[in-house]
Amino acid sequence: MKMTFRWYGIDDPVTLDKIRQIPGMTGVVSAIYHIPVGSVWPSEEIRDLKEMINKHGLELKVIESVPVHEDIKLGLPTRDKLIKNYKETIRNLGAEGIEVICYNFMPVFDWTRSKLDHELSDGSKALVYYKEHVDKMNPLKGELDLPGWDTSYSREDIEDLFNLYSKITEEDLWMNLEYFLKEIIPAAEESNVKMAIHPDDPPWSIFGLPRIITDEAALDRLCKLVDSPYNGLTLCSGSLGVAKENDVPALVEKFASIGRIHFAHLRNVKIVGEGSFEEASHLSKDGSLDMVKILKAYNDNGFKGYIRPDHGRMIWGEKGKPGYGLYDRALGAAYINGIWETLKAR
Ligand code: DNO
Repeated sequence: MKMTFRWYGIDDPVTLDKIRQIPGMTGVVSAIYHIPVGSVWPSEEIRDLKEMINKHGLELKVIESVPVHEDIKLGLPTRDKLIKNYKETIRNLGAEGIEVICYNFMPVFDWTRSKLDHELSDGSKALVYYKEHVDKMNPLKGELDLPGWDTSYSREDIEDLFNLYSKITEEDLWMNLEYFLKEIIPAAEESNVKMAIHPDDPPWSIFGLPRIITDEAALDRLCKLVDSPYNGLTLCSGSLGVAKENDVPALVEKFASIGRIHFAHLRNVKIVGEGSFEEASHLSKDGSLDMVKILKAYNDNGFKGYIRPDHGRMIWGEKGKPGYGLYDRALGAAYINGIWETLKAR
């Protein structure tokens, strides 16, 4: 496996110089953030980003993410032009040596939490999702405070999107995903770029919107939509692991053994009730997931792809992007490295 770290670009308070000093770091995963969703990522900008990262002794091999325009998820007539742009972006990224593109197919919202700075018993602050709070939130009234949430959406935009999605069933969403993949996977194959869908986080419907990448059956179905190694997964332990029925080590075993996991997100989460969870440190005993079992499944199945510590808590007084500070994620990387080294030495 190759250890990486998410980096949000030059405005990220966690600088490349700091990331480079974390033991075992081979590179960062990043994106070009200012390009509107749906537009082509120009080659020069990709090259500039890559060169800046390389100058700091790190690689850029994974993009997280190239977002998918809502019109594609909705299957609107405008999708063909947007898919054409997406393919061009894939080709441009491939030409610059990018190997993996992480993306998701979640309607309107990416990851959703009810609180971003919930204080845990040790004084650290963590992201939490309490079902009873989320059930009371009304995005149509602007009652949302989500990290990673695109604040450029106005209240009217959200209303329009909710109206459009009210006519879209889960099966429709599957059909629209299939249409998208049938178009883009050949471009990914030609460009030698592996597509890696991120599961829905949390893996269930929120605010009445359809969500489909939620469990083993969904991952099976996804892989079959286009039967190519270029149609693969970002296996996010924390996203899938908050649903008790998702056995994360078994999922890793199954999908790593068939070569479909291209990017691994390692995070621990503590299930605190039906449909509620708190993000934890990476340590197994702090959450509901067994990190050794998960990493063993990667190792046993010859995983050679990219991995990153996922969200960290805010510790030692650090201020920054919720989930994406330096310290706890660096501890997570060190912990993963330790487990991996031990597994390799056996
Ligand atoms: C959360 C991330 C996700 C992920 C996207 C991929 O921390 O894992 O936001 O980047 O869902 O498109």
